[in-house]
Amino acid sequence: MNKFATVIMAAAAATLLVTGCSKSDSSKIKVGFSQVGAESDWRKASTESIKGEAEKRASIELTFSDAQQKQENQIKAIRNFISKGVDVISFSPVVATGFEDVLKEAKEAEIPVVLFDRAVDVSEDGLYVSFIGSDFVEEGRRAGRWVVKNVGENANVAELVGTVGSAPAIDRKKGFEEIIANYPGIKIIKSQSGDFTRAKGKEVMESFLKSPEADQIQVLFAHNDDMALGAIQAIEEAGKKPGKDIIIISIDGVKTMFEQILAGNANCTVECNPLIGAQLFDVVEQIHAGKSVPSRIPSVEGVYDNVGGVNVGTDREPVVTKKITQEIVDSRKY
Ligand code: GZL
Repeated sequence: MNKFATVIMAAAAATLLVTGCSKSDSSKIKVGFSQVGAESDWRKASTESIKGEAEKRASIELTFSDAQQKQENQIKAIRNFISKGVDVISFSPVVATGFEDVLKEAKEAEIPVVLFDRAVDVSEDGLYVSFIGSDFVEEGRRAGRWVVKNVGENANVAELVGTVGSAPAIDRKKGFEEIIANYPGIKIIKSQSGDFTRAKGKEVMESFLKSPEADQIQVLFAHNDDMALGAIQAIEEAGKKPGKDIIIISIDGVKTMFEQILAGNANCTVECNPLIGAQLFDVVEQIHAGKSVPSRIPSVEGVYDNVGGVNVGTDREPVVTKKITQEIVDSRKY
């Protein structure tokens, strides 16, 4: 090959490497995934599970998009996936409404959609083929039952709400309130969104602790561990003992929260499993093979605390809390 041709070939190869637009391999299943963001340890574990599982599977070609907790970025990413002609679209919707139009566009393009982690409210059937994720209402119920059994039937509760309009925030609140509705002595006296982040959770807890109701707060119910971790800092800086002066219960089950409970700074975390990447790509492969898939694939989760042996499920379906030990902390995968 003459020198000129060699130079052109090298330049072309370099362009492909730099732009990353290597020709996609038609033998692979092209999956477009739009992630909420990187707002919490739970979310980072979720992303690692998705990317790690895609890496392991020769059958999958993943295009991953981080929406930075903005719905408009998710809608844009989904439209890009449609125009790219991916085989399957999956996403964790940052909020539960406002996706109907773009899901109809995916349906018109005959691209199946799998909801991951969070569900959406849509009025039309057939806009997604399956929803893989946790039962957030039951997570809220488990937190409510734990408060009744471990704090009692009289408690003033401060609530750190997740991202406004998101399925986990709506449903965890719903489940918690469903349980405490049976106990008029348990009252939510402060409630505000901390947007699932540690920084905002700390900021809102600081405002709670400066409010007239500050000294009445006996329990903190946080919709995720990251907001609870921020609140622990705020409680300590206010000169109070987290886990003792204010009992703390949250949801996710991230390792850092396990460490705080073991250290006596918090009391209970309701597990919400982010490690569902394998379930996602199992469904993707089944869809691609033309097989039917369940419309709902629930995650399997437990509840961990500093007590142990507390049934936070029902008599018919008990869910018994596991007391956190160093061994359990060391075994956590996220
Ligand atoms: C729950 C997930 C929530 C986590 C938060 O499945 O959607 O989003 O509880 C995360 O930590 O921000």
